[in-house]
Amino acid sequence: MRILHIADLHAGKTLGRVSRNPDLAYALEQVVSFARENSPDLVLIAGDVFDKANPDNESKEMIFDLFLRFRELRTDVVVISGNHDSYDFMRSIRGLSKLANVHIFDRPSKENCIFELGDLGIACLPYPSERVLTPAGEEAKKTYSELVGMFLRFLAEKVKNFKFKILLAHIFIAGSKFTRTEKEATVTEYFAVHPSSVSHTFDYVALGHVHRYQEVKGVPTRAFYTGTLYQLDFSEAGEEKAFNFLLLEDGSVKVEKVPLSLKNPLFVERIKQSEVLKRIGELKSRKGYVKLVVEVENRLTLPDLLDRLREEMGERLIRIEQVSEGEYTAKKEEIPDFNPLEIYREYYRNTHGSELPEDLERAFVELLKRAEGV
Ligand SMILES: [Mn+2]
Repeated sequence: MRILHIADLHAGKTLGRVSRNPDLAYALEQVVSFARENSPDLVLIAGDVFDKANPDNESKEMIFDLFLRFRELRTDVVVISGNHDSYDFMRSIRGLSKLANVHIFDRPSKENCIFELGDLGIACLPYPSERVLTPAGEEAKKTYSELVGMFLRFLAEKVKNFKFKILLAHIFIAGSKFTRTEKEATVTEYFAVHPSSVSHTFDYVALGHVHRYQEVKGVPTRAFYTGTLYQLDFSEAGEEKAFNFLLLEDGSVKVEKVPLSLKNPLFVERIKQSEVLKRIGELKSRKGYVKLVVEVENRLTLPDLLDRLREEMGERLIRIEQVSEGEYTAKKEEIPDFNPLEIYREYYRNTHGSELPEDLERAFVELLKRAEGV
């Protein structure tokens, strides 16, 4: 049996004012032509189909077109919601999508969690938000990762009689390397699921959520994050992107990593103010989007220089960061590590002289998610 595993499409993502949908379309074109040549029996999409809970029309059209193209290839598609997807929106397109042989699992559910294809059972775990994992009774004392662990054991039990078993899940597994574009609050320790919660009985674990391609260590079977299909943000600058093609045979699973080429690679350049004009030609000749870190030497001439830069480079210059010499290292530490939960923990430690209690942490994370509109 041949299976494609992709994840984290983030249709509708913007960088500054620039839409990344052309980057996604470029990547999906490669995925579809690979599918045309290799005729997979099944495509797995491991969550974060859309970047926003209320996707714009262009992004919806792109995704529906993708579904229809797989339909033309007579390939079944299984989709789970990620933390960026709205459960309700995904449910609203579930019925129509089924007509194209696209099977959407919109939220974690013990009643509706298995997709069957002949000998193969796919156990599906859409992003388990705290809202849907509400513990009751005895389970009230359990942590988030314990509750997810219980769900994972339930799923393993559900598919135990299938010859082939796959877990399709949008979760953060402890120890995986993330890129900081996943939504900070959902990749902290509190949300980390212990790798041993995943049953060894699965032949393969198709994961979404973490944006860097990787095989996850510590899981007692083969588990992969295939990551985003293009560099989503500057924290992913320089990263290679890929998806997986699996061959499931009696007693063995072969995993092929299929590299993707990028329409607009992202790069970050740090340049001294006095060097900017000399390098403008070189910057313009590069393909992709740039974040420029300018080491400021003269504040008076800076505004003119920045105007000139923006004019010459147009929309390919996404961001300009100004730093004075020596300042950058400190700032660099501070900005990417901005993590509200960490800050709240520190605030609590400073004002109360003890660690943040678990129930407060849970309430804080829940509020944070509401504020972010997850
Ligand atoms: Mn994602």
